[in-house]
Amino acid sequence: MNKAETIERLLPEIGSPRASGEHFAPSNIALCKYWGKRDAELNLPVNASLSVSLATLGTRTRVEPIDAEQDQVYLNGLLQAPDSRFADRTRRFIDLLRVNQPQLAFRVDTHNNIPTAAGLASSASGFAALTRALVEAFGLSLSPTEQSVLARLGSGSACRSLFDGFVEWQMGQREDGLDSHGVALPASWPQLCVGLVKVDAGEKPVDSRSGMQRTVETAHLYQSWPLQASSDLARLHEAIDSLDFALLGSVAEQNALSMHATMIASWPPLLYWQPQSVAMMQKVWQLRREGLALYFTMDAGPNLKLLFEAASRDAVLAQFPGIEVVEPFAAGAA
Ligand code: 2P0
Repeated sequence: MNKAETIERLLPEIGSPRASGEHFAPSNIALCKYWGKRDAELNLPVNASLSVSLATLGTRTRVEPIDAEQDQVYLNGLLQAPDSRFADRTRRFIDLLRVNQPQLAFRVDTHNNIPTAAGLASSASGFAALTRALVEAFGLSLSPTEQSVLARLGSGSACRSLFDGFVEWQMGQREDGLDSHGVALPASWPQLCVGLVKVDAGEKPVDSRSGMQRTVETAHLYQSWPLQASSDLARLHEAIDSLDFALLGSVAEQNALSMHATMIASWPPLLYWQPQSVAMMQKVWQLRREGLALYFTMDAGPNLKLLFEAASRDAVLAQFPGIEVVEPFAAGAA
């Protein structure tokens, strides 16, 4: 099954864009990671994952139909070259909705408010915001769940950015992926803090898409990943239900390290860490030995995301001065 066939099932009729559309979507950090696809075309995952959305940190996107030969794609105010990776991915996503009207062109303005220095990827919030903006512009009646399915076709992790708070991406069973989407958990954790530690904000040498594929194809260790992820997911639900921070932090940290173990066991090896990443991990472990309830998670890059509760905020900031701290559930955050 390809993306066009999925779109036909999701949206049997797509009219002309009626107006412009503008929306925000939050970035998200996975506590149980998405790593590996069972269908690369549709971004269907091997395992379910669970994330927390970063409230007001994310992407705002505006789309507007224009009278032009081709799309004009802006990122943070700068016109992107048509052959750039960003413009190409944006255009190919919009193509899904203009199958019957290929002459349609859009101006797309994308603004990320994630501090560049935090080194956070923005494809999740980017495709979620673009989905919402396009749904408005085309006047489509799609539920948040259906929008999550659509966003997933742009980037897997984007399906979690359609929702605030804790979100589970249910992997689904169907071949067309209509049951593979984010589901918001009815839970809140007002004390939860995420600290963004920058090691290197530069572009990563191997993107997630190729990294996942390499791991699935070459790492024998990957065979154990689905089992690890499913056990971690169950334990995260338990932690969230009982507000057990030590359980949440330890499961998230072990899950991230297990994912990195499968990457390192790939061939050629995939090591996203830099010496400074390891130094930061050791610092977290030392602080934990000294009694601080501090854990980390990491994605396909060298940066750490610290997990702690509000009571530890001052102690964490004293050890990691200048880091950006996000409170996903703070009053007014989402
Ligand atoms: C996650 N990552 O769960 C994992 C952890 C990176 C490491 O989702 O190919 O950019 O577009 O579906 O969504 C990054 O992968 O990959 C990611 P595609 P995506 O957050």
